[in-house]
Amino acid sequence: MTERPMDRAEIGVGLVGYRFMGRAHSNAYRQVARFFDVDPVPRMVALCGRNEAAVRDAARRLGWEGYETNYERLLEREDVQLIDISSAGDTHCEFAVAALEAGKHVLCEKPLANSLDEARRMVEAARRAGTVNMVCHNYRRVPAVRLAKRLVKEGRLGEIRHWRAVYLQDWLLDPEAPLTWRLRRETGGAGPLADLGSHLVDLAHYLVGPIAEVIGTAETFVRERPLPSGDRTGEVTVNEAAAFLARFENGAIGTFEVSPLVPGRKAHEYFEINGSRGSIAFDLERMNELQVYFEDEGPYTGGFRRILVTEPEHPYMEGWWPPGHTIGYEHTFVHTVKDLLDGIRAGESPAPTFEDGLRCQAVIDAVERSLGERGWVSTGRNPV
Ligand code: SOE
Repeated sequence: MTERPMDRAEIGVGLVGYRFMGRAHSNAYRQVARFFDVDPVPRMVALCGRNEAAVRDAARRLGWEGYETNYERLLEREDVQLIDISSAGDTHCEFAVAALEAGKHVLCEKPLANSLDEARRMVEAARRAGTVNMVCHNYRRVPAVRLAKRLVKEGRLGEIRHWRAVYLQDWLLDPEAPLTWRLRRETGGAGPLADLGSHLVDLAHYLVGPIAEVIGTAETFVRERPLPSGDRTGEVTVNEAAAFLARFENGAIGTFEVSPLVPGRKAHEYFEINGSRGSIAFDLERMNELQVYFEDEGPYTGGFRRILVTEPEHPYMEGWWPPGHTIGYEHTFVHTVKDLLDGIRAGESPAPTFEDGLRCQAVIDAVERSLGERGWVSTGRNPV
């Protein structure tokens, strides 16, 4: 259970889902008040899942006071004011709209929705509710990514011209890797284009600005995979890998590539930004570092160099360890929850909000349309 510093208020949390993301979010609620001065302090009231034995066990292991097996029941609880949706993509819209209608604050895992229509319904519900909403795009809250944002904003790179991003993994390389919910259109939406691509689009929107138009290509290399039960195979109904070009509203141009079928790449989320006066590059597998190059350093000692982003002056780092002591993947969720709690205190939804999630969905949707039309597609000037 989270300990509450005496002088701070509490907020009851109900979390749906207890697998990869559920575990990451649980850890964040447990840790946040121990390292940051948040107010309110999260109280881990209930974990929610359908399988009673499994959710009971997960609640105990992850530090929740109790559990619920029925989502409606979770929403009825007056000791829960914040709902965290870390379940599969096809549940996001229904769960988020119901939570907002019940007057709760909502944190929703990415991608916000499985379709543009769902994302719009979620934004409308959020506007009606007036509570705080946020999409969990945790990579915005890597200290090195925050530093990149600051350098762009300060004009250290000059006019931004190029964005180049990939998110490559290898978990689908094995043709015997099971047909999970992420590989079926009805549950996984646009598949890896949304699962991995939404992270890149969110980062591009954050660091460069709105994407105006796109043109994409995509492929499914392994069309049949064993069902999780193991006794039969089923069809993969999403594109397994995708790439697209983009033009930003500010005139920059960009490339994006996502694939979970790349030998040797584990979590190779990499982006590079090139401006008229400098460049920066980030790789998630070396997440405590930011590569920078500044033209004004001149040719004699200039060149790409590495900033180790662990100084107390760097974003979020004052909460952690002395300089040089690196942080990891799980910390990005602690930072997300910290900013969410600050937002709840201020009565303002922290970015990325559901509206940002809708803008991101509009890009994914435009890429999918471009695959059918085999041409450039506008993201729609104002999807929000
Ligand atoms: C699987 O591709 C996955 O777990 C994504 O769903 C996450 O969003 C990404 O951060 C890591 O990879």
